[in-house]
Amino acid sequence: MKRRDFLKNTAIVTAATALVSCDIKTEIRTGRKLQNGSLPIVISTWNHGIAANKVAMALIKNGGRALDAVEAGVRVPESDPEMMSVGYGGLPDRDGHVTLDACIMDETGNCGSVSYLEHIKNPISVARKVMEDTPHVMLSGKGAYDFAIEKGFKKENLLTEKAEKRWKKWLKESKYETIVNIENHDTIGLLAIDQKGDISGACTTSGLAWKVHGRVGDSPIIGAGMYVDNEVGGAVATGVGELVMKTLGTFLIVELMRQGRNPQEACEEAVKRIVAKQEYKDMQVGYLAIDKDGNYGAYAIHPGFNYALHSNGENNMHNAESFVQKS
Ligand code: SD4
Repeated sequence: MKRRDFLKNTAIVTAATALVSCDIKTEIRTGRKLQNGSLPIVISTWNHGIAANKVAMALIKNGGRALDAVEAGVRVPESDPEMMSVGYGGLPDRDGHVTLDACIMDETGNCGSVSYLEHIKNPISVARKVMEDTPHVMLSGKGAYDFAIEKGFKKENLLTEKAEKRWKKWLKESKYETIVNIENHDTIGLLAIDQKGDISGACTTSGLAWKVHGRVGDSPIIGAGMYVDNEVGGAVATGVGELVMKTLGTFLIVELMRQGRNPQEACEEAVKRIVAKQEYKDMQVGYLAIDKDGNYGAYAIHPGFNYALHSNGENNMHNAESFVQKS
């Protein structure tokens, strides 16, 4: 064999061995294989994700930017009075106020958020205005409301008859308790990668029903409810925000992916961080993540977390695996 051919053959064998050992490393780490999606991709939390994904993907297929897609997508459940944990029609706090949290982040690392916002149907669009029209990241409460009015948003009553009835029924016992996948199942977190390969994310909620007036959850906190980094990927969270805030879950997931974990492994590690130190018996948290190549992951503390994935021309619901196994 000529020296040149020998070198060529050796190089091929070395490269193949490297690939195999790389796969084995992944297997050994957690036993998790990559879940491949194809680009462009849209992924979002819970059943209402299907309608939101559809709107977001239509925009992307038309050549739109991921940022526009995530905003348009989450506006769907925000505007829907039947969705009782997002925007208009959301369940109120224990004093009967509907207070909204939302955040948005683009491919350049810009972000905006609003928390404890009242009377405005689409908080995600106010968050985008905070990002684009102010030097700040977050506006809260009355200041966020005044800013929204200044920007032309309409004051509206967000407490629907149906939500008010539920609140009045709850008032009879006034018992605050978290119930896995019941009280807290409607926050929408949505991630998208557009045709240019750019990623953006959005997260919006009316928060936990019957919360103490003034309580703000993880959803408007960049790095807790949602985080994206165009070099790596993105993550969103749903569930009891206090657990997510204590571990900065979505920032953690993106950083783990930067260090080489795949999205599934990163979501599982973020859940492990919660259960290692926090009481989680009656509390759900679910994470979704995607990386820049369209690989995705989903994991929750308890069974019951599902998500909508729009990839490969299909938009379907999937059940996430969980730390606690079905009994
Ligand atoms: C919160 N994380 O306010 C939100 C609630 C939620 O699905 O995600 N519900 O804590």
